[in-house]
Amino acid sequence: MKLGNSYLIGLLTLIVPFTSVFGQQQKPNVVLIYVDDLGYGDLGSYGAAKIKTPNLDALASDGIRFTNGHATAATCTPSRYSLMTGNYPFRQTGTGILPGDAKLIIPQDKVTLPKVFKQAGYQTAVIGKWHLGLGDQVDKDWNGSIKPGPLEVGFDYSFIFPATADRVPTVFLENHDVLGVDHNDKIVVSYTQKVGNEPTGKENPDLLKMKNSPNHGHDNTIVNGIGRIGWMSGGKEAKWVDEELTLTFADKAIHFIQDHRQIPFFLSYNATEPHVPRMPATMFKGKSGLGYRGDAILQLDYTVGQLVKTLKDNQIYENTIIIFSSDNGPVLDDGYDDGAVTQLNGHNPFGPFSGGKYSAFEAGTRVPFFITWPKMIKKGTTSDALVCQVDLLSSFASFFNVKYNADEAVDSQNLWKSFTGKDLVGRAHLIKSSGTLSVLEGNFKYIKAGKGAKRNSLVNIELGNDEVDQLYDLSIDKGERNNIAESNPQKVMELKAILEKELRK
Ligand code: NG6
Ligand code: CA
Repeated sequence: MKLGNSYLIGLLTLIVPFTSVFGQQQKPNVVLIYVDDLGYGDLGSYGAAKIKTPNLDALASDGIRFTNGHATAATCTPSRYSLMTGNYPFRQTGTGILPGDAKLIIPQDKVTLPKVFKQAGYQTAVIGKWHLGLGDQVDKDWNGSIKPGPLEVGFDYSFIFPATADRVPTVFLENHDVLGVDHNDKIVVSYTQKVGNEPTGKENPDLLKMKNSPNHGHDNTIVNGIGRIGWMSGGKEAKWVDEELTLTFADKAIHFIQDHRQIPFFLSYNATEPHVPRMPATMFKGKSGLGYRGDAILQLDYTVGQLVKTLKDNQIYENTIIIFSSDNGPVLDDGYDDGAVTQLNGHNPFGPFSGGKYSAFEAGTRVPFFITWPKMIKKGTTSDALVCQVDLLSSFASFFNVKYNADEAVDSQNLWKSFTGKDLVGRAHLIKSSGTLSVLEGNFKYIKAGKGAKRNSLVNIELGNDEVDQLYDLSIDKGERNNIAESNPQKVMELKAILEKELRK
C-alpha cells in the first residue's frame, strides 16, 4: 500500500499527539501565578532582604524579570478585568472593587484570555481568588447552581472563592456549585443588612481572634474568629478554614497539572497572599518575624515551589511558560491588626516607589513581573521594557494566531517579543487607572489633576491625587517627589493628548 507523505504525517500526529513530530513542537503549557497585593519590593529578586523567597527568586532568575511591569489598576477587580478582557478598566463602569455578591462583570460574548487558550486547543482552569462577580444578578441563591461565572467566560474548570478572603460568602465554588452545600442549613448572604444570628465584629468584638483595625469596617459576620465585610448565615459545612485556604488551592492546582500533563493547559493560579485577612497555615505562623503578612509571603513562596516541583516531576517544566505577577501594589494595614505594621522590621514592600495599593503613584501598579520558559527564554534576563498584564491576551493570541474582532481587547498589545526578551522597549505608553488616571511614557509619568483625597489615612498611603497636573521624570525621581509639570508644559500636553485620545477610543 502506498501512503502519501501528508497521510503519514497525519497518522503520526494522531499516534504521537503534541510531541515533537518533524520539528513540530508541543505547545507550551502556561501557568499564570497571579497574586494579591504583593509589592514591588516584597521579593528577594526585587531587592527584599528581610524576607526570604527562595522559590520565587529561583523562578525569577530562570527566565526574564521585568523592572517596569504593571497592573492596569491599583486594586484587584479592575486589574483582573483588564487581564481577562484586554481592556482598560475605565472603558466599563462597575469595574471597581466588587462586593462578594456582585454579578459577573466579564462579558460572555467577547474574547477573554482563557478563550484565546481554548481556541488554541488548551484545557483551561482558574484556581483561587476570582473577584469578578458571579451569576447574572446580585440577589442569587448560593445553594443552587451559580452561573454565569468562570466557565462561561473561557475556563473549562474552576475552583475559586467568590471575591476576597475578607468578604462573605467565605466558601469555595467548584464550577457552578458551592462546595459543602447543605439544604438544611442554607447559605444566605447580604451586603445591605444583617442576616441570621451569627455574631458580628461590631456586636461581639470579644469573639475576634484577630482584632480589626479601628474604623476599617470588617466588622460584619465573624467567620473563624475573623470579622468580614458583609453578612452571611448558614453554610456551616461550606465555610472555609482560613489556615487551609492556600493549601486547598495548591492541592487543586497540583492535581490539575498532574491530570493534564499530556495535553497543553492554561492554569490561572490566583493566590490570595498577602491580601487580608492574613491567616497562614500553622507551619508558617511566626516564621518570617514580620507578622502574618510576612508569613503569608513565605506561604506563597512555598506554594509556588510546590507547583514548580510538580511541573518538574512530570517532566513538563522545560516547556511550560510560567508568568508571575500581582494584581496591585502593597498595603500594610488593610483592616486587621495582624502585625504587618508593628513587625515590619525594616522590610520595604514598596521598593523605591511612593504610594501603594489604591494609589496612582508607582507602588500602586508597578509590581513584580517575571516569565520563565526554559525551552525558549534565556535565563537570567532582566528587562526594563514597559509591559502590562493587559497585553497577555493579544500576545498569546498572536502567538497562536487566534483572531478576534477589532472592537475587542482594544488595549491589549502584542508584546510577545518583549515578554520573551527579544525586545527591550515594550509599549510606547500605558494608561493606569487608580482613582485618577495616569500615563506612563518612556521615563515620564503624568498624573491627571483631580479632586480626590491626597492620602488614605486608614491605610496610611499617599493616593497620588493633586488639584494640579503632575509630571515626574522616573529616571531620576522614582519616588515621584518632584513635580516638574510647570517647567515642562510641552511634555504635559503631549501626555494629556495621549490620555484624551485613549479616552475617546
Ligand atoms: C477594601 C477593603 C480592603 C480590601 C479591599 C479589596 C475596607 C475598609 N477595605 O474595601 O480590606 O478588601 O477592599 O482589595 O473595607 S482588593 O485587592 O481585592 O482590591
Ligand atoms: Ca489585590
